Amino acid sequence: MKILVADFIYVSEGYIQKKAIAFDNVIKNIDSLDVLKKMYPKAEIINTPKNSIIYPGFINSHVHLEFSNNKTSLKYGSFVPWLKSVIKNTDMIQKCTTNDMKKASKEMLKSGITSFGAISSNGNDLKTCVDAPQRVVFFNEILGSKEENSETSYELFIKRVENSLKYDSQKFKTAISIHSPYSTHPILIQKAISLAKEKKFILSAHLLESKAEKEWIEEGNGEFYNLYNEFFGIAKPINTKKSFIKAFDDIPTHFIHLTNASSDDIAYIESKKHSVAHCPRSNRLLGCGILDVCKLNIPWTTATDGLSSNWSLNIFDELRAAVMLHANDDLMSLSNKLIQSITNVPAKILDLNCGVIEVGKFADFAIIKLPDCPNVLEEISLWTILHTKQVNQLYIGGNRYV
Ligand code: MCF
Ligand code: FE
Repeated sequence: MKILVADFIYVSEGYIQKKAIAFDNVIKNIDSLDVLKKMYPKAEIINTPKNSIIYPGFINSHVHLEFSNNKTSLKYGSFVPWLKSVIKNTDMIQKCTTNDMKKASKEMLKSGITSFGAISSNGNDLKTCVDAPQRVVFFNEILGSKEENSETSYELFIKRVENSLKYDSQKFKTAISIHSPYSTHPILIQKAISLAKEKKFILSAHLLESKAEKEWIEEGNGEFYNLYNEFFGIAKPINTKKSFIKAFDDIPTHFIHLTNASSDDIAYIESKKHSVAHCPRSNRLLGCGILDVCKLNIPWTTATDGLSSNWSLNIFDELRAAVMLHANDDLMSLSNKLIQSITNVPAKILDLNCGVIEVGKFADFAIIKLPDCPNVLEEISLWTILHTKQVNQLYIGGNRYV
């Protein structure tokens, strides 16, 4: 048994003081240090520096580790040129090494990420994800727009799913990602959704990210028209917006981006109990606009996306960007929502027994240190976001990694 002591602890009700946490691999008790010492006289006491806050380990719900070797190769600024550059640089991306991916997962770890949702396009990241100290929800991605290739694509996808299932454990969970409405044939979508329902896999999909995607799946024109004709010889979209969203009706899905969803789309998505990942830096860099998260009534997470559309996987860089991007929203309230968007909200969406400091939850903690004493408890979320580059200590399942 261990007892972790800090000036502040972030719990569901907010920031509390004069308390400590007793834990082994899960949280056993939250009380004053004196009480806990009496209850567990042999426990190891772990102190933290002054002005430290214990948070539940942070969760990055959406990342692409297989793109971790991109720095200056992909074209930023506008979505379709980016997508063309991804296709052009397939060879370079496939050269992304285990070492590149390990480095990326370590960067997340140092910023306090104890769980992440990895979109696996090829399965090259399986070893990194299985060996990572973090909990991983491993989203096997399915895509392919040609009907004649759908049988082969599905067979290859199933092989990857079966392969990842071998590693399912408390720390690793197999899941499915349907890439997007513009890239995934309805036959593949139906099969993948049936599988997700049957096996109770968590499901994710990129949706309504760019204006070009919206024009293509709503009207069959715009920038995607040329891309699809040029690269794939496809003259009209394989899914309409309606048919795509409807396919997910009976399975709450973690949609990624929604930067170009209309208020009607959002209302429909809300009615079907879906959620969304907000990736502010990726959206800015790929020219996709801003998701107005403070107006949403659906659960939303903040996520980094991959190094395919970002310069770091540090979750605090992401939160700071969000603070700057949502310039008209109330600063304190936004900061509190942002902390929730990397803790309890993604934990629920990804069905992880963490994300809150509560008895029975995994002992996953990110401890950060403020440079000075906060004046009021209500401001701690903001100070944490502004001042944190790396965590001070980090625990996953009760074991220390930072
Ligand atoms: O989230 C960003 C932008 N939107 C879509 N896809 C990706 C992102 N980062 C990487 N991707 C991957 C995606 O998983 O790029 C490929 C897919 O494998 C694009 S389709 C050839
Ligand atoms: Fe993505």
